[in-house]
Amino acid sequence: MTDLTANDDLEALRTQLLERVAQATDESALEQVRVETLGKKGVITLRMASLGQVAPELRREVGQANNALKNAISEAIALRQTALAGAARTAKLAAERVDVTLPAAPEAEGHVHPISQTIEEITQIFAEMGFTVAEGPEIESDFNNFAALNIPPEHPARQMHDTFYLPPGADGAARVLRTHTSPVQVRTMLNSKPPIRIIAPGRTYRSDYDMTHTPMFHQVEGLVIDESTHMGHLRGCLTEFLRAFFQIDDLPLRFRPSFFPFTEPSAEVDIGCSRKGGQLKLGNHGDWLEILGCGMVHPKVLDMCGIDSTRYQGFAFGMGIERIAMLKYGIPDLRTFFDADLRWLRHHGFSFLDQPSLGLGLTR
Ligand code: 2NL
Repeated sequence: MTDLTANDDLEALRTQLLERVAQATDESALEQVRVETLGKKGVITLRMASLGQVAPELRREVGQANNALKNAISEAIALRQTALAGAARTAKLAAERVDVTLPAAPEAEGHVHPISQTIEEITQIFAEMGFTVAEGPEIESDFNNFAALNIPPEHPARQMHDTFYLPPGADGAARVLRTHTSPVQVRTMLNSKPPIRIIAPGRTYRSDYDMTHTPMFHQVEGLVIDESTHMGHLRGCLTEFLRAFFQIDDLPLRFRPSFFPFTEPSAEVDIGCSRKGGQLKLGNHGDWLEILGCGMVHPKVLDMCGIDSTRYQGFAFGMGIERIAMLKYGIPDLRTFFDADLRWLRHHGFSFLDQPSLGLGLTR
């Protein structure tokens, strides 16, 4: 820096310093100017400190001139500081500008798995019919998974090769990975009073792996209990659901007698289809495809779950989510659901922006 103390011409010094302030292009350059003029060893500070060496008769005048210079430079630095800070903020805002009106880029955000999408659709349809969603743990007691459902100890479903058994819990009772979502309904019956209207979607486990079975799969079960619930309600409810889910207004249903330990009577439900040319097509085409199982809840099950079977009755149903998702979305191979193959997911997955199907379109 030039030795400004040597400059005796105060006006020239003032002009020079003001010019330096004006030429500071950012806040750190300006700070440098401040230190060199008003700092401990700054030109103005040094001038003021050397006032004692000025002839006594001139001190007053030189002192006032120094003060005036100091004030003028301080003010100029403060003004420049405000201007530079404002410009820096404007530049920062411009650099961080985001156009919030640009469309999102869903491709970069991943896809909703067809199982998740299907559960959303099922939930929406049953919600419109007044059902709520119930959930429960995937590790269950033998009682909740089997005994409460009237499944006897010698039943094949209980065999080691079908059920994943876990070491017993603290109470010594056998524990299993739930083989269906029925234990969720058992818990609901034990913990609440009729009327009951729930669906229980979720993961289930069976020790089985081939073309049409994976050890983990998904199920949705439904349970309705009231004083006069009957098979007509069951038929109407499932008809409404299947027609809404597959989006086919005249989809025919056929109820065939069947057997489950937990329902009496029990039925399997077929829906209309065609297999012409080796192509499966749902609808009123004369052929039949099995889709779910159902029945009136066995009185023994009601009693074991703390519901008075002389006063209440109800229906239950269960179906595999992978199976109905495959049918609705034309996914040919069950095992691909769980391969975590991104190319498969891009093809069969859904945008998170998609609405879960159209529901029933009810206006009431
Ligand atoms: C099927 C058949 C069914 C049920 C599940 C159920 C649950 C309780 C009481 C009585 Cl707590 N029943 N569930 C009833 C009939 C059939 O599932 O084929 N599932 C894939």
